[in-house]
Amino acid sequence: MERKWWHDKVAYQIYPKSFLDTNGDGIGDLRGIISKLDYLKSLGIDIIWLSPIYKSPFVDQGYDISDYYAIAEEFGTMEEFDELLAEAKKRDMHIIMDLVINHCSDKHEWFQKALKDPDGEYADYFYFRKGKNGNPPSNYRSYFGGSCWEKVPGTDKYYLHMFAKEQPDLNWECEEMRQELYDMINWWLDKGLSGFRIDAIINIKKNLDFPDFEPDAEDGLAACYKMVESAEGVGELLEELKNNTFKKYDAFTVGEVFNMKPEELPEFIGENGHFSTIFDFCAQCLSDGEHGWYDAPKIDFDKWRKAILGSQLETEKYGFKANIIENHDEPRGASRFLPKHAQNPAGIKMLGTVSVLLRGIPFIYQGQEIGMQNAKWNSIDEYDDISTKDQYKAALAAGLSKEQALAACGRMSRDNARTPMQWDDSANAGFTTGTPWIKVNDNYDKINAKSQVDDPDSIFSCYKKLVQLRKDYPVFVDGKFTLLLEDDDNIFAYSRKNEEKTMIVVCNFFDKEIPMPLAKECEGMEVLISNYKDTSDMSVLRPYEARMYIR
Ligand code: TEU
Ligand code: CA
Repeated sequence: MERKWWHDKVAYQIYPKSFLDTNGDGIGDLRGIISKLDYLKSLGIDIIWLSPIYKSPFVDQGYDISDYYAIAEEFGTMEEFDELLAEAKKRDMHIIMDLVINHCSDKHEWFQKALKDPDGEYADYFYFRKGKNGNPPSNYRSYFGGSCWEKVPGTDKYYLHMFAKEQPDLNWECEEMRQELYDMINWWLDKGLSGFRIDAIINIKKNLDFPDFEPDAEDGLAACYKMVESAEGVGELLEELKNNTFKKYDAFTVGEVFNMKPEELPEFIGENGHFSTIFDFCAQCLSDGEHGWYDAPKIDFDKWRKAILGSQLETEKYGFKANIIENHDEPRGASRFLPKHAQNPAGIKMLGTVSVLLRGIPFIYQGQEIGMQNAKWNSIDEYDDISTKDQYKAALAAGLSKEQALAACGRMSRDNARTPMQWDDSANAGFTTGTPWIKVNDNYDKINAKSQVDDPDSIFSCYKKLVQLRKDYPVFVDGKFTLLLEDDDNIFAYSRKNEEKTMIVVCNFFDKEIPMPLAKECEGMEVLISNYKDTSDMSVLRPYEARMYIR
């Protein structure tokens, strides 16, 4: 595969609302991001992905955009954004933005115009459809609960929304609409943006028959992704999008793609694929509940390891995926993927080691580099997230007690990742001098950036080292992946190998000391990473010990 400028890069996701507040309103802002560029540079970050910073009513935390050309005033001004771009550039860092083009906000002027004139040209920017026998056009449940169809006031029509009713879906069959989006994308790229993370993009292609599906829960509705999975031809739309925008700028694009047909992987990420890369959600999908968070299975170590194996082998045939442990839609990885006994600094370094050295482009989510964990939620009122509130309701409707429903949200809530970044041990973790928009995790006195940046044994320093290794040794970029000790139930071990180097990662995920299982293979190799200070006896692997060898 032809080498691209982004193949050897490491990315970092910022959730602006929770990153750093500099004016005391309790909301993170662009000034906060600018002031932490050196922090990110010291971690070795090359690409920064900003979750949405556009003007928005924040029904879904900015994923409901009311003006694609404006910065949300909560976050700052366009001048500050330009300053951020320039400051990043000075440090040889790239900024990519979130591109939310499956839907917009109901406050966007297109939708406002469509409501005013439901037979006019802007109605065609959306899906306005007549109902069936007094019911909505089809029985889809939106991703955030309830019907996907909402009445267009004063008409016999409904409009489609796969997410909240305040997030009407844009009609990608409408050429004028598509052209408006391309112009907007190019306007941002002209400013000097390096690319985009592309939101919920598989949803843009609908099955225009909008067929009903077999109901899958008591509400009589069927999950709307079933309609998406029955639609054909998303590839043509994605090619047109790419050719009119990203391609002309050699932009880096990372797609958020669920429900893809597996055989389409080469079309998505192969040479000349629709995107530079797509996220690897193979680990996250292991806890997809049949009905939601309340029946989400716990992560099983062996299934997790095998899922990563399968994904690595499949992906290296065609291109690169973007590897994550967590993001703003997921609980914290340290709380999710590590057994209880390993939810400590050594265990968290082990998880980072396994993930960052995989083949692919690592995306580190804010706070992951200091080992942030899920918060303790005492009541449903402490949450802000629209999806959490819906999942809580769904759990109650399924017959769970309030305590059980709260516990399910505690494990899975997106707000676990959205608590403020823990900068230091001062009030509110140094995130704000005001009242934070969402609660700060109680553990900020123990887990915070300030106590870690200068400590060579900290989780932060471990991440920094992992990132640096990827830059020092091309084997981490192009080396072939092989799972080792496939039949061992306690060990996650793999090798990466290219013509020059071989490296081996070996991690003991369990709480028993064992003889070093790859002693022979690692003989004569140099240890470059170890999460234990005392390295005098390498003949054993201690509980949650992780080492990386190279030759
Ligand atoms: O997420 C898309 C998506 O599929 C989510 O519905 C995901 O399944 C959900 O977050 C789990 O609770 C993207 C964004 O990442 C998310 O933050 C937005 O809410 C969503 O799109 C709508 O824009
Ligand atoms: Ca602020």
